[in-house]
Amino acid sequence: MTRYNTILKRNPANPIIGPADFPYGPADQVFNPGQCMFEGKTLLLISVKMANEKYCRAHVATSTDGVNFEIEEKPLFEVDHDKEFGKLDNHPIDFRITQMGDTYYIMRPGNSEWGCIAFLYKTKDFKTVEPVEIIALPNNRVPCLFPEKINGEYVRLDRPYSVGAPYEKSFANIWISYSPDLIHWGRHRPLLKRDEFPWAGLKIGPTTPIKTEKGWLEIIHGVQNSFWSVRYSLGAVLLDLEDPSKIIGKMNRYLLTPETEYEHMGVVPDVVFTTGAIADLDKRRLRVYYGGADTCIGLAEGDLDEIIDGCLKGI
Ligand code: BMA
Repeated sequence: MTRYNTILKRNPANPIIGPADFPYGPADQVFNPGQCMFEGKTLLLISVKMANEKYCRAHVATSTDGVNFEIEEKPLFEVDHDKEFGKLDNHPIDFRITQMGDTYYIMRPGNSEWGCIAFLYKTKDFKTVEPVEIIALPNNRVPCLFPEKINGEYVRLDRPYSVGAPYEKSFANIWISYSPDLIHWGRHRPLLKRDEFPWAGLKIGPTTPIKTEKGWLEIIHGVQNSFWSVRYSLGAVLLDLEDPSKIIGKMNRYLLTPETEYEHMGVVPDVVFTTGAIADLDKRRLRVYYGGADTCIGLAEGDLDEIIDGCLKGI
């Protein structure tokens, strides 16, 4: 069933990756992947949870056609309490990848007994990762770095919130902040409120911003109460290139919402969730690799200019 003709369209090969695609078993859940272009290929960083393990591990997968992926056997992230961030560093999911020159920064949350902490890693080869620093206090699982300095500073988007507190949801909005060195962050300012989106009354969260000629394209996820639980959808916002604290466009409709069996049915029902998107600027296309029901990965694609215009017109 489709409700209306959303700008993002599902690839006919969906779901493109599921638990059965992992060479060793028994896999139970596949989450939304980190996504970027690497050495001319599409690269996904995929979290998979084995049925007999508590936490995920994460594998690099690459593709030349963007649909068929080869999954590396050795995980890039797995829970290892002897590593730099030790016991704080559990459950690698929800990677936000930002390319700056030949360095790829990977933001990932770590669900620890101290709350959910934001770890920054970096890599140049996706074979090994180097820990940079913990760059947010709990509970903050989502810092998203802009891919270049703006007016001499690094910039990021956040969605801080307090897990479990009765007022939790009132904090689930998007903020912007600035840093001279990627380690020290400040001048935090609110940017976007969840209730600005009719399909996201409970929470919104950012993805890695994408530079376009008309502004920073920011795909967001949003969460809304539904009859039996909650529904996760995706939307789009456009930020000013010179001053990303200025919102210059915002789609009121969602770009994608759960409508297929693999989005409705899974370990967490009614979820389409992403931490990024890939813009093919020459082809004017946007590709979004998203998690379906926390059990598989789908690909949804759309016309970049239609999305940008949709933001500017506020459709
Ligand atoms: C979010 C993220 C996503 C997940 C969603 C629904 O907080 O952790 O990975 O798809 O919850 O469970």
